Amino acid sequence: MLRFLTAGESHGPSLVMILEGMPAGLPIDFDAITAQLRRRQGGYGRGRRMAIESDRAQALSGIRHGVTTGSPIALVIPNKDWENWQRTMSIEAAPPTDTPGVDRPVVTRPRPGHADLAGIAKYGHEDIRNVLERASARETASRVALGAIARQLLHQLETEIVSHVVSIGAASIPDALAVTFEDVENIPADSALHCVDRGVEQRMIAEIDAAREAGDTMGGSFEVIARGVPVGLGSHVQWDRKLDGRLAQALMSIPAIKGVGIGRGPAVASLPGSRIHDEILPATGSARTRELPVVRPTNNAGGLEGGITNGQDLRITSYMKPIATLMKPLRSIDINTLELSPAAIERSDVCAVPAAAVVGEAMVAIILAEAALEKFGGDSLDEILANWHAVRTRTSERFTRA
Ligand code: EPS
Repeated sequence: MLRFLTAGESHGPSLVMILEGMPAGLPIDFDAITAQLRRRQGGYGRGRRMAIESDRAQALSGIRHGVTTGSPIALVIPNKDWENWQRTMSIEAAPPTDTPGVDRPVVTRPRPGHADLAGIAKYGHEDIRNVLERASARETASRVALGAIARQLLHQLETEIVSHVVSIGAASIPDALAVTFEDVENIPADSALHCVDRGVEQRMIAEIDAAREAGDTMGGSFEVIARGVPVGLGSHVQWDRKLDGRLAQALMSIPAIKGVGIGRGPAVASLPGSRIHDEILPATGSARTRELPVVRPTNNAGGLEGGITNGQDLRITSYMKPIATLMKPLRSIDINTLELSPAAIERSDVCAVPAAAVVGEAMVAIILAEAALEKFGGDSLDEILANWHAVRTRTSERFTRA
């Protein structure tokens, strides 16, 4: 069983996370974790906070001499901005008098679309900051760090994960499913929005610029693609073992994600079966779907049939709403006076879709790693690899021509 918890406020001392269930014997590449954290901080449309932070995860346990021990892995990512927030976010009742920083006033005007109003109603707070600090998407840095470890396990199983931005506002690539894993791999590292089409990317940038100028924000969508996913992860036999449901939950848990589509996504509802289902053809030459001697001319199912991976690329699109902090605020109330009042303005991003895509990859990595551990279970990497090889051999033999 793979599980994780995160803790930490956006402007508290640090983000904290524990990952349990990683097998022993997995070499950990810390530079790869830092590289993923850096990717999450990038993308056109990010706010000033990202210029302050240079996220780096420190391991406190579970890794020895660069290799996992099988014990829980604990990581921290210090918040550099804590320097400036020590008074406002003091953990003690009153910070020592020489503590630097300012005492910020309480936040009383909830932002439509944020956790502010529902959060104070639920927890009985007077200061919306008690909600927004934890609801902030800063927490997603923790998921990216843990996802970077999950990816390292998946890499051992020859599974790799990428993502690309499909749309920002009205600017969209025409057919995300036509984009190949290689197309995404070939996006230049300095790409502003990590979109496969330079022309569409320019229109996306224009959407973000227009939103910024109007004091507004903009959402969009991104697709995560996993290649080399073993056949047989997840199961059709019970509702909570279906991998499509587990992936959807994981992606929907990312702040601001309001919809998830697998493969062709919502379009399946408007096309006949003959145009949606992916035919199963005999393999020709070296073309085959992982261990299975078949070719699938299309992948509208996004690599999942019956909640089980079928050896095709896993393809999942997530739909993100615009960020809730508007520089030209929407109408709201003051929770003390109950009078009409513009919503609070917190420093924020105009668009964070490219960052959310990196978080989406991390969540997919964690769910696939968990499902792979279920299927090839073992306490050490060697055991898992031996089980994986045995299952592959057995599956290939099962499909040998009579
Ligand atoms: C974020 C850090 C936050 C926000 C953003 C995501 O930092 P700050 O509040 O200091 O600017 O930029 O959070 C939100 C968009 C939100 O709505 O809370 C990060 O690290 O990704």
